Amino acid sequence: MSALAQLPLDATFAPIKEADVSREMTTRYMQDMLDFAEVDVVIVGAGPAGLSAAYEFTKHPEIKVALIEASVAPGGGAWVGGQLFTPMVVRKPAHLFLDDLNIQYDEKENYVVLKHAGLFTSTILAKVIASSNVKLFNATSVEDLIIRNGTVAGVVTNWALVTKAHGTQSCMDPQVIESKITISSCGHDGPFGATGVKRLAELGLIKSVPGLGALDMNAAEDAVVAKTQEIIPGMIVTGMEVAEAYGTARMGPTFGAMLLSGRKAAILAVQQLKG
Ligand code: AHZ
Repeated sequence: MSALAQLPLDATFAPIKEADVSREMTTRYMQDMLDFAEVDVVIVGAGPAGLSAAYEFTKHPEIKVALIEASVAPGGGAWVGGQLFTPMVVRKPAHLFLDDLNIQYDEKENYVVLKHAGLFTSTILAKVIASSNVKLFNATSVEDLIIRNGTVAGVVTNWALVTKAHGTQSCMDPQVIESKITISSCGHDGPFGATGVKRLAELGLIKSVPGLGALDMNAAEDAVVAKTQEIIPGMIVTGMEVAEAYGTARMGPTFGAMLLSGRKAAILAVQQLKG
């Protein structure tokens, strides 16, 4: 009989000192902040593209990665498929990425369908969080970039709730994480959308952010993957932020390009880091 099967229904818990709970959480979190104040890669945004980049880095345990997500719950748009319906469509050949994650799907000729988008998001999230080299800081927003001589050298961070309260309180200064490469996967809409490339435009480091074109699934997915690249030294853009940055079409609820764009962004970063 398994240990769990032997557990009485009205089990009594081992005693604990309340302060020890605080100490466990505080020392571990603060140690992570110390360890990850300087990293190889920062990924901004843990939607499908950012998570796919993070997953690729789990295959390179020597590369230290901070994954920053403004929401309490990571996953961005990858908890629902389209119009709040939960099945997720992934066009081939991105099903190979799902195979690597060992995720089940229904097979069609040119695409596959997951019974629930959460199956992708929870599986990839579990693998990223369990890794030794990628640290997820959720409820944390990137408010700005560190720029040195025209190169992105890291990000400026704050608790996401503080970021939301800047309009109601006087100066609440942020923190920083220095990085060799920043992968911007901020998505396209919502209060935080495309913040990485919008900030580059404000600073005059890129000409403009043309924004999304109208929906065209076929053109959109190929274009996002093809244009996943270093936009200025030190910053690689991935996911729907690519479509914002280069004015390519939106694809709507087909997710293959997010997976392959995130993977490509990470591989480009690995190539740079390894020279
Ligand atoms: O909370 C955001 C979301 O989880 C997070 N984020 C954005 N800006 C941030 C900041 N600091 C910290 N400054 C930030 N976190 O980034 C995540 C972006 O996820 P997403 O799902 O919006 O973008 P994605 O590019 O990974 O995937 C897009 C999915 C879409 S949208 C679309 C369409 O409209 O046509 N089609 C697809 C497949």
